[in-house]
Amino acid sequence: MFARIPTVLRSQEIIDKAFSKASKVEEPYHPRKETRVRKEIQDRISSIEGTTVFNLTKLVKKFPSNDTLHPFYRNLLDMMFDLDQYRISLSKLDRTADKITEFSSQKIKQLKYVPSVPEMNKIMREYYGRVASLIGDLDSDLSFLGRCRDFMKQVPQIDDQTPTFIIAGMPNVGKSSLLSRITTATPRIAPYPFTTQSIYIGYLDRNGKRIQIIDTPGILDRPMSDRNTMEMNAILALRHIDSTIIFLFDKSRESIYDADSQEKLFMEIKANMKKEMIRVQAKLDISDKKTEEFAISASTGDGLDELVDYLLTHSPGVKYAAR
Ligand SMILES: Nc1nc2c(ncn2[C@@H]2O[C@H](COP(=O)(O)OP(=O)(O)O)[C@@H](O)[C@H]2O)c(=O)[nH]1
Ligand SMILES: [Mg+2]
Repeated sequence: MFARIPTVLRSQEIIDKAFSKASKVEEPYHPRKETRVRKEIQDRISSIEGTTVFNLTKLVKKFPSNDTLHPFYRNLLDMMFDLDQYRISLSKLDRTADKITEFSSQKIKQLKYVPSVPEMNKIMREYYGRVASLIGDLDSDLSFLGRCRDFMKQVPQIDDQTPTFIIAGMPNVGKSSLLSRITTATPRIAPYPFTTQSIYIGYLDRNGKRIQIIDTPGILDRPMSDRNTMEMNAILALRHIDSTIIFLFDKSRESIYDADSQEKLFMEIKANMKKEMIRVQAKLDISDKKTEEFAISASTGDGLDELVDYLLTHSPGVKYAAR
């Protein structure tokens, strides 16, 4: 998606690129000077049209349109940049490309009917001036889209075709340990907007089935009342990921948080995320008793098979079409 969009050029860069390419267009010797100049200007106009229209339409094609954006990304984009502006900027690029195409054929046609070289040069100057001003008018849109792209490129790519589980629970309860125990290789790490921490995405493959498990340090591990609005919104954006939450409780002898505060966080996350929750007791090896249906130890491996079997057979559905 956004990762595939190349750096967005600013107006002046597009103009420079187009004009400098056009300046290399030269018509070879021709017995009549007028014919040569006319042909050369026509070719330069075509060259500028080609470069600018290609650049603009490429952007319009590469930026996902409002309705093809996955709700998770749409939500983040709207929160950070405003979706209306996004739509408007993209359609301005599109319209400008059309205007350049139209203006180019108009000028190429005009050239056929002017007899003298000075008149031809006048048409060429008009053309250059108008194209520069059309592209110049896009500068704030290009800069805006460039910022959207730079930001969205940073947002973790969550595979919406793979059933997804998000791990939650107080700090130190064993979330990272669980992820590294049950998912293959090293998880993908991606920064998450508005938080200082990254999120970790791991994959679990078994019997031809694949699930995706996300660990969100700093995100789903603290009471909501500790959050500022931005952080809160970042959390709520996660709601748009079709997923089930694996909530870890640490009831071990070494647990930092008491059972009540863990229950409270559980209820808060349930209320805010509005997702199915799976309760899992962690650190069974150092706990006095088993209190949850699922109880695991990332240290000894106890209970992991049962949990994994359950995840594989109770995966949330995949609703969105392939991107
Ligand atoms: N004894 C024991 N220690 C564990 C277990 N799982 C995690 N830990 C330890 O608990 C601490 C916090 O674990 P971590 O996975 O980083 O927790 P997180 O903050 O929720 O991601 C680390 O020192 C782990 O080694 C477990 O099943 N048994
Ligand atoms: Mg962790």
